[in-house]
Amino acid sequence: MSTKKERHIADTTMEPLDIKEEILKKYPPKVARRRAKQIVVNKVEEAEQVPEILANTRTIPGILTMRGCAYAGCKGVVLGPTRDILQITHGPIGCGFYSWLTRRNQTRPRTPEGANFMTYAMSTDMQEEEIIFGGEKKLRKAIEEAVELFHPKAIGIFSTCPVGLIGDDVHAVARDMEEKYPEVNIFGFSCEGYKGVSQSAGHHIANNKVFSEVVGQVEAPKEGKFRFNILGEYNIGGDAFEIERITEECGLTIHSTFSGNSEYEEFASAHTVDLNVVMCHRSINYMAEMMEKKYGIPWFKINFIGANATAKSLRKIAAYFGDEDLMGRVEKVICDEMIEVEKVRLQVRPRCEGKTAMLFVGGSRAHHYQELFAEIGMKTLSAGYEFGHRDDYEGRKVMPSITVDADTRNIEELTVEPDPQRFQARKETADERGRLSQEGIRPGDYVGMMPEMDSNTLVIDDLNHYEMEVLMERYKPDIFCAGIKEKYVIQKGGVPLKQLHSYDYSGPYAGFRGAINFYKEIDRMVNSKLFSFVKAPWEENPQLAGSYGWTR
Ligand code: CFM
Repeated sequence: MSTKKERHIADTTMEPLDIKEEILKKYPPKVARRRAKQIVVNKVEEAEQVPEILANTRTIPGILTMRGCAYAGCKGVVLGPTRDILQITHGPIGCGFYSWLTRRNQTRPRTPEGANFMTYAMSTDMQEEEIIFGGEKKLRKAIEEAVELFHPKAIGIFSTCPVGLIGDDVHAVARDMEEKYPEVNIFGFSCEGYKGVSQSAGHHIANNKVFSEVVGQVEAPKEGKFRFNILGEYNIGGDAFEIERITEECGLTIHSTFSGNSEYEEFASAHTVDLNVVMCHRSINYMAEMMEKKYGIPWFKINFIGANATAKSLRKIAAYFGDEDLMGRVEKVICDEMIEVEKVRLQVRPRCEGKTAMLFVGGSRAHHYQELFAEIGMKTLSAGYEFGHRDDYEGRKVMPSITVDADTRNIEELTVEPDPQRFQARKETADERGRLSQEGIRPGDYVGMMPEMDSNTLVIDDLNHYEMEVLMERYKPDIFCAGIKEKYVIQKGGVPLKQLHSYDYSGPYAGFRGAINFYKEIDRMVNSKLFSFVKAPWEENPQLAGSYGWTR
């Protein structure tokens, strides 16, 4: 560990290749060969070409990964933030409890009486008896109880590992119970934790089921001239509220957000819009593609993290609809909002300019938050995803070359055909496509993180704790962004850590007001003297000795 004095002097001259070699030196040769493909020195060339990275493969046993499981990706991430689909975890109690609201997803029913089941963690609480004799009976009972107590419009059943191991058929139970309660849409997810190498598999499973069982069930378009869905925004710390505020001022109507601050009926009628915009590409690109195939709704990537990114995204949405009044209104909103943003940014920037950050989050955020740091003059030295795929790193252009990945074997790829009645092509003529491309809109595309990072930065997939400590020692960043498992290790090493999953206790960070919150907080964190006073135990007693509680 570095001495106290050396800390906070970011060593941006450190060569990433040397650091990579240092990391690999400790591994056995086979492990080193694998990790060498997952640790890449970025190099951006013509036409957004970047080096290839190995991603979405199984973590090597023994490595302390930061990843979660498929169940977490399905129940916790994609469905968790929706308030009126009653969600039952079929499994032992811990799975339900630990996937319940830990990332601070918020919701706001339209009326005080509106259904909101998010405050409950519902589970079948499987015991040994169910593991041995089967848990379907208990699941039926749980559904009956749920219907009688809450009268929900829809129920989702989420499978945990033991459910798959003992062979409970949650789909058969869902079908039976739907016969008993035809007014309730009941569907099950085969999202056992082991179904994939990470949360990412759970996203795909969730997308498939919500698409096939929910989207298109209700024809209830909202009022509004310019209606669209936001896919992949989960209302962490109130982000979706801020996005709703801004888009409303612009005269845009968000029909449905998948799935921050959302409800069942909005999902069920999501096919009635003219546009899908994708915020988190990793977790929901499947839904965007399937809705395009079945209903003809185009999608493009946007980003509401960062004030400039927000302005750019609003302009793109307005340009897509191509309405002069709308475009004017969007410009006015940007102009008004930017006054306060600029005021704070200019105060903060001189104090943050030149400082350095590292971002290791699950998927999109490791990319999106680089924008916010750049706005206050901070540089990203290294970044990576826990479970992103090659397309999230290198851009969707590489998708044709990803033939088999970890999910291919486990997760159904739905065959989607155009809906004979409801398919309607939009913006399909050469003229319209040409206009969109002039506006910088790339339908169906995502540029990826690496083309937007500097060359000679270090991109690391599925970072582990050992590698994290090497990065900390060598680079000495001014701030590290990750999650709760990393937070205290980093802070005990004298560097502040911002949780980008749950936002610690804060937020929103999206949109204009979110950017202001972020600038102020990061300023406080990177300029605080507090962390330089931290003394790790090994600095006083260089040798830590552990002992068992017994002696021979
Ligand atoms: Fe998408 Fe997310 Fe993320 Fe994600 Fe997640 Fe998350 Fe995340 Mo934590 S959906 S990939 S599975 S932006 S919970 S809201 S913060 S790891 S970077």
